[in-house]
Amino acid sequence: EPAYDAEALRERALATLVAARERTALLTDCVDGPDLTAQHSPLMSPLVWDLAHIGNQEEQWLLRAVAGQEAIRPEIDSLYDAFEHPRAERPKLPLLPPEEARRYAADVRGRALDVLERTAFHGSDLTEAGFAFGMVAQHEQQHDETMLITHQLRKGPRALVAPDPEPVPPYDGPAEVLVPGGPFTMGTSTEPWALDNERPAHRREVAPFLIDTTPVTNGAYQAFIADGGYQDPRWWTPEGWAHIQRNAISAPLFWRRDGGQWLRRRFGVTEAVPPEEPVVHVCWYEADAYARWAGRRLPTEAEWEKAARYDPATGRSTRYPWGDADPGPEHANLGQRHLRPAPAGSYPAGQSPLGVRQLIGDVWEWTASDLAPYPGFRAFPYREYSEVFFGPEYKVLRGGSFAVDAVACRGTFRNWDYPVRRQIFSGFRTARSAEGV
Ligand code: AVJ
Ligand code: FE
Repeated sequence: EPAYDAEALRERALATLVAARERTALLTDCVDGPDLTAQHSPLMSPLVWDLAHIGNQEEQWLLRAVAGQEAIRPEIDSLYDAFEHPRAERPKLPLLPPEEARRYAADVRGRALDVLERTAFHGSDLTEAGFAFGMVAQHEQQHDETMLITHQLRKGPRALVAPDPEPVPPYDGPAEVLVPGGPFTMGTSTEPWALDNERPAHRREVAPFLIDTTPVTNGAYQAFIADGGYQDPRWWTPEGWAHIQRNAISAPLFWRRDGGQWLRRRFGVTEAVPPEEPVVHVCWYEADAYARWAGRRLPTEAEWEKAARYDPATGRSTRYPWGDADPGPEHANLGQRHLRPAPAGSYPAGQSPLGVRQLIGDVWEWTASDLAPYPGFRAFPYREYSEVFFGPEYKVLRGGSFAVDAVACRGTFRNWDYPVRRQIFSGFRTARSAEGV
């Protein structure tokens, strides 16, 4: 007997595919053709590449792998293979022009919805619990976040609008909480649409530690800058120090000093840096240096997940900090409802049993850990989702940003990037060991 409700998952698959396509349309209809085909940064693809890549992945997994159909346009597969062409080269490829890319993605979608209707959610690894449909919806949402990063890098006037998060009174709870030592369950073997790197569930021993109740704010980060943090090699790893020297980095990406204050550009609008907001657009080296300056360190990935999922009352690991319920707007800042993180201390309904806030949503949180497989890892359904990235070059980020959709966000979800990356919606919180506390 399956441990899930197949009909509920079928409805969820349909709803999340539709929601992902609405977001893709929002991100690609708000600018004109030249803006879609231009490369706004060598770090990013032209938006029109993401658009057709979304359709091409959906074709490969839902139409070909699940339904056994022939390729619609076999000649375009290689154009949209992320491993064949690095991002910097993509604008020179003979990409489908915007209208053709839209038509292709819509054509694939029409057929994919037919496949969804006729596919049993039992019987094969790929379709069990509707996995392939959930994977494709997550893939589109991941590229929607990537396209939002492209929007942030794009020069020119504002193209996107969204209401700001609700203002909240300044957070005056404890600055850190103690997470007790001992084993906890990390990862999952039961979450139907969890990706391969989140599996399997396994016991992990974690020593007692203290972790920040909120992400590090712009105000706190400004104190690090004002204290000469970027000029003092004591706080930096040798690689981090070399990196900020070579690239003349002295503040988060998109920040600019104007007389006595810090300004930043956000989606085409310049504003004063809000002190109560979690800092975003910092690289791993910056997060690591700040933590050392503060007499602390980044949490390991296991520590982060224990803080997010461990319920001391039951000893169980929950799906999210607030329990097992899917994320609602009261729990977390997800899904591009807002175009910025919410002030530190927001979403009390989303806090963990130990009182840690904003673990999910707002900003991706750098951890101390390299991306590595869990014991018993099995690459599924393709090695290039996770396995080829395992190793010391990539640092793990947890929790998801304001730009992540709920379908691509869980207490177990793992993201990763190079330690120099900061165009992503990356922030952090700090921790310290609690031996003897
Ligand atoms: C897991 C977010 C690092 O965006 O490069 C998208 C997700 N994999 N297409 C990325 C992904 C293939 C991936 N990250
Ligand atoms: Fe992709």
